[in-house]
Amino acid sequence: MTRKNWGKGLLSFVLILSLGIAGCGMKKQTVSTDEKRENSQREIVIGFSQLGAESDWRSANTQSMKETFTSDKGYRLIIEDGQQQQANQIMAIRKFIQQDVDYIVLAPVTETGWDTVLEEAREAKIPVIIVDRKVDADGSLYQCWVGSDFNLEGKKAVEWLHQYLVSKDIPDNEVNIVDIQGTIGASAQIGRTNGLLEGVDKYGWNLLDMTVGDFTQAKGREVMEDFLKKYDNINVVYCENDNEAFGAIEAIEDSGKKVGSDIAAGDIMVISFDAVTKNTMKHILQDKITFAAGCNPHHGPRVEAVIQQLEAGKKPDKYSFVEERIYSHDATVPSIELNGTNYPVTVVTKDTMEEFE
Ligand code: GZL
Repeated sequence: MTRKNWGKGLLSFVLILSLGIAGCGMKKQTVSTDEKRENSQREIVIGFSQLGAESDWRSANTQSMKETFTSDKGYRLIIEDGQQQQANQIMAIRKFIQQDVDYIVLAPVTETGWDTVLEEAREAKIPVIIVDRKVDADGSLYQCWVGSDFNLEGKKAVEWLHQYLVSKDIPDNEVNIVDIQGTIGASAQIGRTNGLLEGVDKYGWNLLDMTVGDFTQAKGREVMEDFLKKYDNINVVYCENDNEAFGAIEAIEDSGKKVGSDIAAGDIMVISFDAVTKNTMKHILQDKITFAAGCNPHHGPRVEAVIQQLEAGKKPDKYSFVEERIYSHDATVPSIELNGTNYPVTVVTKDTMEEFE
C-alpha cells in the first residue's frame, strides 16, 4: 500500500467510523495501539530511476540503494535502468507516478530537460529526491539533492598535479594534456572538465585535446587510440572516471608506450576519478593510475536519512555533499590545500586495497 492509498484508506475508515458513531450513537472509537503500530509500519514504496550501468561507480551506487532499501526494513524499491538515455528515465518517472509510489529518487544522466516530468510528479504529490548528478530545474520541483562537488574533485586533481610537477621540476610549458570527458552535460563532466580548464589557464599547461569518453572503458580506449594517432607528445591523460582510465591504459600500452608517474623519463601519467573498486586501487599501486580523486557512490544511507526526515514531517537540507578522499601512487605530494581546507593524500598500499571490493 502506498502513502496516498494508505491515506485514502484512512479517510474512508474515518468516514465509516464517524457515520457509525452518528448512526448508532456508538461510544467514540479510538484507533487501537496495534492499528497505530501497523500504520506506522506501512511499506514505503520508492521508485528509483537509475541512469544506467556504464561504470563501476554506477554499479556501486545501485548496490548501495539495494542494500539500504530492503523489504525487512519496510521498503519496496523499484529500480528502472535508463541505459544512459534521458527519455528512458522520463518514462520511468511517469511509470512511478502511475504506480503511485511514495517517493521518486532520480539519478539524472544530464542536467537539463527535467522540468516537465518533475512538475507531473509534483501534481501527483510524489516527493522527488535527486542523487549524484544535478538537475538544472526549478528547485521547488524536488525535495533535495545528495551528491558530490564535482568541480572540487577537478580542483583537487589539478592542484595535486601542479604540486607534483613542481616537486619534479617539470616546467608547465612541457605539460601536454588530453582530457577524456564524461557524458557531456552530466554534472560530473561539467565539474571535472571545468576543474581542468581552470588549471590549464592558471598554470599554462598545453591542453592538446578533449573529447567525450562517456564514462565507459570501451569509449575511453577508442578516444585514447585516436589521441595517440594525432599527438606524439602526450604526457598526461585526464580521465573523468576510472573506467575511461582502464580503456586509455589499454590503448597506451598497446601502442608500446608506458603509463606511469615518471614523466621526465617519457611515461604518460594517468589521472582519474571515482576510486571505488579494488581494481582501481591495484592500478594505483602499480602506478598505472598515478592519482585518483575519490567520488563517493554510497548514496543509499543518505537518501534513507532524507526519507525518514520527510516521513517525520521534517525538511531535509536542500543540498548535501558526501565526503571524499584522494589517492596517489606515492607520497610525493602528501596533501593539498584548497580554499583553506587541507586534503590529505592516501598513498595506496596493499592494505588500502583490502578496504575495497
Ligand atoms: C559521479 C557519477 C559519474 C562517475 C562515473 O558522481 O555521476 O557517473 O564518475 C559514472 O563513473 O558513470
